[in-house]
Amino acid sequence: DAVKNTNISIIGVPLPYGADRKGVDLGPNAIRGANLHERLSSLGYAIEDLGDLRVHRTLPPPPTGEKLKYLDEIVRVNTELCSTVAAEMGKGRFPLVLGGDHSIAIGTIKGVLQHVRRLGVIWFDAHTDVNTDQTTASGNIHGMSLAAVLGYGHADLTSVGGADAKLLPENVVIIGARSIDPGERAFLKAKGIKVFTMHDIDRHGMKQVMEEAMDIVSKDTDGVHLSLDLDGMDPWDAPGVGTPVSGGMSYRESHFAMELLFERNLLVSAEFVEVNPMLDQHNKTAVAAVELIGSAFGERIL
Ligand code: Z70
Ligand code: MN
Ligand code: MN
Ligand code: MN
Repeated sequence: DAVKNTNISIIGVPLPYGADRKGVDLGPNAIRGANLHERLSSLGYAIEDLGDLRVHRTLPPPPTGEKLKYLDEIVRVNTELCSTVAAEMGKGRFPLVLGGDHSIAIGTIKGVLQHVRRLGVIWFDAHTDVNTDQTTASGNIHGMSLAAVLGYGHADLTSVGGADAKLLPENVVIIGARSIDPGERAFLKAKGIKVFTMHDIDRHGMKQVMEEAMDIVSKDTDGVHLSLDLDGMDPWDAPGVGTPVSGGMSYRESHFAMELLFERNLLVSAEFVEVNPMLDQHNKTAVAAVELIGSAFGERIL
């Protein structure tokens, strides 16, 4: 069994360009403001907050119909994120990345892959983020990040941190999906990616779903990354997201999933993305993110 890593490096990535709505760039500080450091310190972790990566404040809007909006800036920031994550892991530290939109999963995962070649990923999301520039209807790159780290999509995205470092489809599970585009459905089926939809959670319960999910991502891998999009939660509990979809995971279900994850001690890295304080109510979504982080790092009720 892995020894619990008690050294955490926090990396903020205030990147909004992969998504459609203003405000997700304010996510990292909203999460910090919900007492992230205090929470982790009280659990016995040694925290180093590296602050935020630099992101250009304003960019000219992309032309109508663009299929890879803000590609260059997204590639630039993700390349930097990849190096930062790899450097922290090289020091034996646990990278905890705060988004920012979900396109930052490209940089995070590519960085982790430099140290953990056989990596499992749990992708907690209402969406499946496996579009490419060939299938996207929106042109928003946060809907393409999982495809990119599997090696599919525009070469500038798949080559962040080196094109040969990639995830294997059999080492990825998606949990909480309830909004899947036609091209994504075909992709998931063709690659055989395991998706636990809300229907599966309703039918089998979170305990069984998480046990199966953790069995899959830990089989023939050397570590697991958690990529958690807050829109996986129900908008009632996490309203501050750019693309709310009804019928999501409840506050308790998502907490319980994190508690189960901690019990198995699989994680080598994690990211919490898509918190948008401009769309939030009383910082509820940032607070939920910190609650989930607390549970994933060992917090218990009693
Ligand atoms: C849609 C697209 C998405 C997150 C929305 C939505 C993708 N499939 N991802 N919010 N986090 O535009 O590709
Ligand atoms: Mn997502
Ligand atoms: Mn999503
Ligand atoms: Mn809690």
